[in-house]
Amino acid sequence: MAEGPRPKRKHDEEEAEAAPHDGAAAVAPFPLAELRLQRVLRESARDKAVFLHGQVTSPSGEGTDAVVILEKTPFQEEKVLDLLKKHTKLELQMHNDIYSTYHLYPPPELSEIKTTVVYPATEKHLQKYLRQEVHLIRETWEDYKNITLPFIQSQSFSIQWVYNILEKKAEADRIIHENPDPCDGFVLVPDFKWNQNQLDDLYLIALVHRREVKSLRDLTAEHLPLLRNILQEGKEAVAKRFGVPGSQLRIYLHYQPSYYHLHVHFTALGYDAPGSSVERAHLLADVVDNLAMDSTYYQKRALTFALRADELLLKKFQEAGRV
Ligand code: GTA
Repeated sequence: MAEGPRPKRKHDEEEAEAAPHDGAAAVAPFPLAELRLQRVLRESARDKAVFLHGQVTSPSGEGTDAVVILEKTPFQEEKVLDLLKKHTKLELQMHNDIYSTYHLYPPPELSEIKTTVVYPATEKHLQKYLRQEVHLIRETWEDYKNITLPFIQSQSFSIQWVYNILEKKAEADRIIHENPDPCDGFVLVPDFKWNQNQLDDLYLIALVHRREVKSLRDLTAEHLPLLRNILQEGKEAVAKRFGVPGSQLRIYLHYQPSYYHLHVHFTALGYDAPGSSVERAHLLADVVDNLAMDSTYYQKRALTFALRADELLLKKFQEAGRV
């Protein structure tokens, strides 16, 4: 299990050596230079990220879809001095009185671009990252049973990656904390979206060991010991490993999630993480309180969430006359 007060650096020897255990080393590097760009799915000036749809040509000449996300990473305080000293060029852009702006060109080791690859990507992945209009749905329990549940049972993203983590077939060296109890236990790992180089955008996920809990909708008072373990042990593990106190963590579930295996997001309170808005995030502490008050709280109340314009689930709600 990972120990120590600060996040592990990407180039840690420890991580390089441990790579074979997380399955990553068994996979050939993605042929980024050979990617044929199909279109830009989305671009965000605020997040300094671009989401690309590309194709990789197989030896048989067939194109296989991939999603590539390029994202500029936050500054690391301890590297700022290096940036000032080791920059390769400083080019004046404009000067006016006491004000001036420059183009600063850092050396390669200080200009990392976090690159996330989904390959092969399904049509659903392409849709997920495509910029689209969104619509709010207010889902009653009946809507859930009649529309949402049949839909997620018939088609949702594969959760193989979750099972790989739980079974230590992938990311085993990245585990921050584990409670191995098959009923009330969970695994806490750094999220896909966090490169662990700085704490500003800290992001971890707790994946529960039990496999039958799909989402918030399945939770009852029976799950309180599990949820309390995640809240308590998760906070303690983050404080111990990264030095971030529980009071500076946003700990929440998504409804709807993308992956229907119960998991809890841990993000730095100061970080405006994607999916932390009111129409999607449910604070774990509130979920615990709601279930303690009423075991069937999430089988009674309506829940609001946003769906993208061309999502099939939105179409199902429209067909049922619920939008
Ligand atoms: N450790 O293999 C994995 C892995 N996968 C496949 C997903 N996650 C993983 N973590 C590890 N290993 O936080 C993480 C995801 C996410 C969580 C699932 O599991 O990073 P969810 O089921 O509630 O689904 O959570 P969610 O939040 O929709 O998933 P996701 O993929 O993060 O999408 C959120 C939205 O954020 C996307 O629609 C995308 O548009 C947006 N986004 C913005 N920036 C990024 C970025 N840099 N990378 C990915 N998505 C981004």
